[in-house]
Amino acid sequence: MRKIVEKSMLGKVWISSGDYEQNLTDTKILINNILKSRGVEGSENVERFLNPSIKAYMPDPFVLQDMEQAIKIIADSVCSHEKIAIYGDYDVDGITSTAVFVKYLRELGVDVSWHLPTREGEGYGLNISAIEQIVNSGVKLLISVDCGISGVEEVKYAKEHGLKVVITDHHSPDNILPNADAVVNPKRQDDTSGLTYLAGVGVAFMCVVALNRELRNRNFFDKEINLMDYTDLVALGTICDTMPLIELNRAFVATGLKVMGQYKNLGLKTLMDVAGVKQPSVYVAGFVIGPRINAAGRLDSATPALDLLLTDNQLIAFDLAQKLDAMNKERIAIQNAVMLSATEMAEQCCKNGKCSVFVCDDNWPGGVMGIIAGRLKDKYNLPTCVATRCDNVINGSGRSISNVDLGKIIHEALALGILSEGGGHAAAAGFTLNADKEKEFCEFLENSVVKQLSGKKPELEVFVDAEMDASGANMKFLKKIDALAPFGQANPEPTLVLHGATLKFVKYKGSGNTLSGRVRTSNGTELSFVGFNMVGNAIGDFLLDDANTNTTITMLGKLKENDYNGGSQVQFVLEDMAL
Ligand SMILES: [Mn+2]
Repeated sequence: MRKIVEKSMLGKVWISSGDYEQNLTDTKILINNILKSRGVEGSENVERFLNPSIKAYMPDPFVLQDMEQAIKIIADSVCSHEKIAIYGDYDVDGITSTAVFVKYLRELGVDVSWHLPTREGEGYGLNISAIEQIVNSGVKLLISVDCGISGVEEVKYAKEHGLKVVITDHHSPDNILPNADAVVNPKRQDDTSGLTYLAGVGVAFMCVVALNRELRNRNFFDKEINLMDYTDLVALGTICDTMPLIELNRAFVATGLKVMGQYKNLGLKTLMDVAGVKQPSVYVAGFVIGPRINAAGRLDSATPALDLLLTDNQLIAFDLAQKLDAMNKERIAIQNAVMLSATEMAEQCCKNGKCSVFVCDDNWPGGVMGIIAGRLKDKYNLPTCVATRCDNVINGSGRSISNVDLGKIIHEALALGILSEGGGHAAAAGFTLNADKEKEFCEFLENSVVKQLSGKKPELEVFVDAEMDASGANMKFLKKIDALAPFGQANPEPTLVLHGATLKFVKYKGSGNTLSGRVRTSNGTELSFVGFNMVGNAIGDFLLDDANTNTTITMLGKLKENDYNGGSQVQFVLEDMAL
């Protein structure tokens, strides 16, 4: 890591991976540096990265541990016309995982049912009373998706009641695996597939691919099923579960977004229509479709969202899409109200000089805890837990910054008996405790964070992908950047630092806090820029001061295409600045 700027105008440290050839003007070197900082090296890998087809990235699905047993059991069950149940989850990954399996099994003509637990009533994962119902409905095989890896007791119960159980999941297993007939999970200790980055829906899709092959070998088909048509759902779950868009995930997303754009899934098409978007993208999947699919499970049951993804009926699709859209509006209203009071409380934590944020109140809706924790974490750059108190029990979610392992803290608190339940990973966790342990947990969290940070408040860091001369920030370079898409987790839009830009003019844009302007570059060309929310901060003050015209500045931000008077031109979206 190399520090480019120690303290920017917004008080941030600009860092880059640093171990590459410094060159401010050669675009080929610049693009290679970006790829290298993302771990893509060598002509073969670069070629594959620029053309991320599923074919190029898809391994044999049987490389996953237990896949062979899983597929034998499922295929036998399909061939002997047994009733099968899919057990999923209430978030987008869990819902799309369920949809992939149900859709496929229905196409095979299987009698398939499904269960999505409710967030408030049942909670995450397998539960005995749901399994009891499944047993009573005459199901012979239970397949879990995006959950089940920690359901040791529940799987034991299911097996005792005559169910065959196949677990498919992507969550980290505990020391003991459930005693199912097969456990497909790339995070198993003994799994050598290297596919630990898959979402629940990615694992489910691998199972369907393997099952399809097995059934073909058994001469099951009169007509083949095109599994590429399922990749829209795989892309959606992968993006919304914030999985890294690397290797096979990247291929799923690149292909899935194209399939989404062909509007083959009526429910997704209708939901996009209702939300007023046409062109699917990572952004549309993550911030337009995802929240609407999630809304149902946050407020009540996730069932309408799954129904939408599975329906072929226009009227039903429209009805469900409108329902989800309305639920999402309600979710936003609730979230905004909670955010207001949570921010006030968090403000207090920061004033007291704390290195962690813990906020809790009576009867906040549990479905928005994670979102609020994420927002507060970004706002204060501190590990943050947000929780709701109800009937003497506190339930919460936490989100952490890069140098604090929150999952570790939660596990330690669990071992000490401060928490009654808890789990998660470095960046995100969930927990439950008795209300009389609140103060103790709050102190434990703060002490643990201080220990992990060695007492030093974390600096706000920005990772820079490439440093270049501002004269190279043109349409030709932008096209080369666009070839690195789809952008998302682990493959973000490149952040560029432009050197040698001379300020020409700045003006207010619109009536908000946005500024726009132009700089002159070293070879005499001009580049327009826009800066959102800059009025009132150090950058806004600097830019709006006439005395600074003709000063040379260093700009940090993203290069984007901007439609302007019918034509398109490049525009630099300014995020930070240094002198
Ligand atoms: Mn998941």
